[in-house]
Amino acid sequence: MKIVKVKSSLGGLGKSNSEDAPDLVVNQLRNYTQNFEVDEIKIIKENLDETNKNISEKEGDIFIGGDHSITYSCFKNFCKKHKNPGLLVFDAHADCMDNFKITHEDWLNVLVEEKLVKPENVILVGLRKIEKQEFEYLNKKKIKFFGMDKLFGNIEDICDTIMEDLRSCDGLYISVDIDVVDPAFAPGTGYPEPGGLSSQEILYFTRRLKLLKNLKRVDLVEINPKKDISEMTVKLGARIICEFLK
Ligand SMILES: [Mn+2]
Repeated sequence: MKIVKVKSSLGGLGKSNSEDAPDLVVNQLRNYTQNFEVDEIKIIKENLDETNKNISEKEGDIFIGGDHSITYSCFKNFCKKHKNPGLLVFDAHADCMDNFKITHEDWLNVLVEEKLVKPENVILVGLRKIEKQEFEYLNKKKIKFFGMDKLFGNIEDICDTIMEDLRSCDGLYISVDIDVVDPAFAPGTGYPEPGGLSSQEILYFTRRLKLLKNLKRVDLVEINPKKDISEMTVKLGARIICEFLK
C-alpha cells in the first residue's frame, strides 16, 4: 500500500494549519505497522493551482493531508481509472459553500458541478454544522447525508445502508475529515464542532467499510497539530489509517 503525504494548507483559508500532520501521522503509524511505503506531493509554495496539478497526477492508496481541498485533486486523479466512482465523506461540515472555489469549504460542490462525481454517488456522514446555502445545495442535488442527529443510536444500521448504497460504484473513495470526530477525542483540528463521533465509532466505520471490495482510495485531512493535545488527534489519525491498511 502506498501512502502519499500532502503537506499543504493552501486551500485552508488560513485556518487549517495541517501541513505538518502527514509527517506526524506517518511517524506515529510506524508504531502500529510497517506495512506501507511513503511518497510525497511536491508542494509549490503559495501556488494552489500548481500544487493541485501535482496532486491530481499522483497515484496512491492513502493520502494524508493537508486541508480538505486536497480531496478535489485526489478525486480528480481517481476518476481517470474509475468511470462511475463513489465518494463517502466523513465530516462535521458539508464543504459546499457557494463560492465554487477549490478551498476546504467548497471542494465538494466543485466536484459535483464539474460532473466528476454523480450526486447520487455521494454520501456525507457526521454533519452537524451546515450553512443554509449548503443545506439547500445538498437538497437540490439530492445528495444523501447522515447528520449526527440521525447517527445517534443507529450507527450499525446506517453503516449497513451506506455499504449497500455504495457497493455497486466502480471504485469507492472515502474521505475522512478528522473533525467528524468529537473534539473530546480529536481536539487538533481547525474548526472543532461538539457532538461528533467517538474514536470507537469512527474506527467501527473504518473496520466495516474496508471490507467493501470496491474501496480503492482513502484520504485523511484537517489534522492541526498546533491545536492537538498530547498527540491524541495524530494518534487517532494513525489508528484510522492503520485500520484501512490491515
Ligand atoms: Mn471538510
